[in-house]
Amino acid sequence: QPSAAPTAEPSAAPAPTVAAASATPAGPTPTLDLPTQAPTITAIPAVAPFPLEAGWWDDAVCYEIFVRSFYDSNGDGIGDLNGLIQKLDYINDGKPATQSDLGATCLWLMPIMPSNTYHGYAVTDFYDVNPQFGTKDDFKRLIDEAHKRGVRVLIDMVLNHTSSEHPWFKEALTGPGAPHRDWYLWSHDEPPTQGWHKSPVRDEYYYSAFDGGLPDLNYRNPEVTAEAQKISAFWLNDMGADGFRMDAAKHLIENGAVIADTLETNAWLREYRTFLEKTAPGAFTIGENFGASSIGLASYYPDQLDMYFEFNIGQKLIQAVNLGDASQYSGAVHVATEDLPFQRWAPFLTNHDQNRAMSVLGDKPDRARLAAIAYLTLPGLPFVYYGEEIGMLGTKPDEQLRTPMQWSAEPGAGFSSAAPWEAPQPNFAATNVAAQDADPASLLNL
Ligand SMILES: [Ca+2]
Ligand SMILES: [Ca+2]
Ligand SMILES: [Ca+2]
Repeated sequence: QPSAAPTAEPSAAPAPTVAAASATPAGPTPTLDLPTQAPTITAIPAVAPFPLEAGWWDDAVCYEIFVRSFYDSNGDGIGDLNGLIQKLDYINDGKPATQSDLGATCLWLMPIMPSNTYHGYAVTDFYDVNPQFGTKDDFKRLIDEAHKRGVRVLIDMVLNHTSSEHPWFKEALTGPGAPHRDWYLWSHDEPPTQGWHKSPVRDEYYYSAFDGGLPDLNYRNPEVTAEAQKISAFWLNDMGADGFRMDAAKHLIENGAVIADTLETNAWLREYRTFLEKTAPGAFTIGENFGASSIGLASYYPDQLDMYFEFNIGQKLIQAVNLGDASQYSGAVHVATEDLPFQRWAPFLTNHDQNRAMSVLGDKPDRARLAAIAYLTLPGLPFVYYGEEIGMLGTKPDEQLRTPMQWSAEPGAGFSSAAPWEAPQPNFAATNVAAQDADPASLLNL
């Protein structure tokens, strides 16, 4: 029941340096090398809570990449890992003295595992790389090349569900007795609550928090938890990833009609964190708790994931820039710094699920500059969605939020020598990396 959700005590007042930094977002870049304040401990955690120690996340900027749309190295119209490797110097050339690169020191790759969907969030094999993107060796080479440049690589870890095309689910659909039957959630009668889908083969229903193509895994089954841990260890220890963006973290375990933010999910993430600490010390995790403001994140501190996306601040910032009124934005920053453990939240403008910032800002570069300066100077680990740095446009449907990177005015926007899997935005001839590189006043050169 919602009323049973844990309520964390608000943490102690933030360090004064944080308040000062957020009060002057347009001023000089504040030092991010701040001491880490141990979060306030609630009575809820059953294990010893951890402080987020000082680390690379203190002065990093992370760049979110949709591999399918970043750069195509082999002329099939689909972005790939070798293409990303070829463009790493654009993100970070490994030379701190040069300013021609973005200088990001962290990447978040949207799902790279085999999938029957273009976006990759329907995983069909958790132990491989999508062949459209390359091979496991390509991924390892990406990790090597990124590390050479001082760049960490986080990958999307989609544990709440699998694809409906995953062999586990196809086998589970056949009925009771199937080895993976209890890896998913079933009901003979149609439950009155949302999220239940009719089986295509039997007179019964399965649960999915999203759509029928993404059946939820059953994390009340210890076998599923063990598998999730095995998958995570594989990507950290065998493949060399530095950590995970935890997809749909709030949806992991349902409790009756309560489908998000349950005590069971908190407990699961706590155990997961403990597992990672033992298996791959130093692995970094950041939770997608969609739409969460500080109140929605309260139950996840202090002992679960390292960091969480703060969805509210970016939305309020874009609104503030459009309205010329920062009161709601500064209020949101104030609440976050008061309520959330210090430096444990990540500000961003928009991600791959939201209309692109420049579109919401009315295609006005001055507004984009102001928004960028404001959120890139907040505490925490800021995330930039690929293309945001040149003001790429895009409004829903989702495919339009994820169009090919606009590298140049050449056909295919310099993204591919072939026809891109999805057409670039119509403005690519005017808005692209090459043009903005050559213009000292461009958004890219901010
Ligand atoms: Ca390709
Ligand atoms: Ca550089
Ligand atoms: Ca779930």
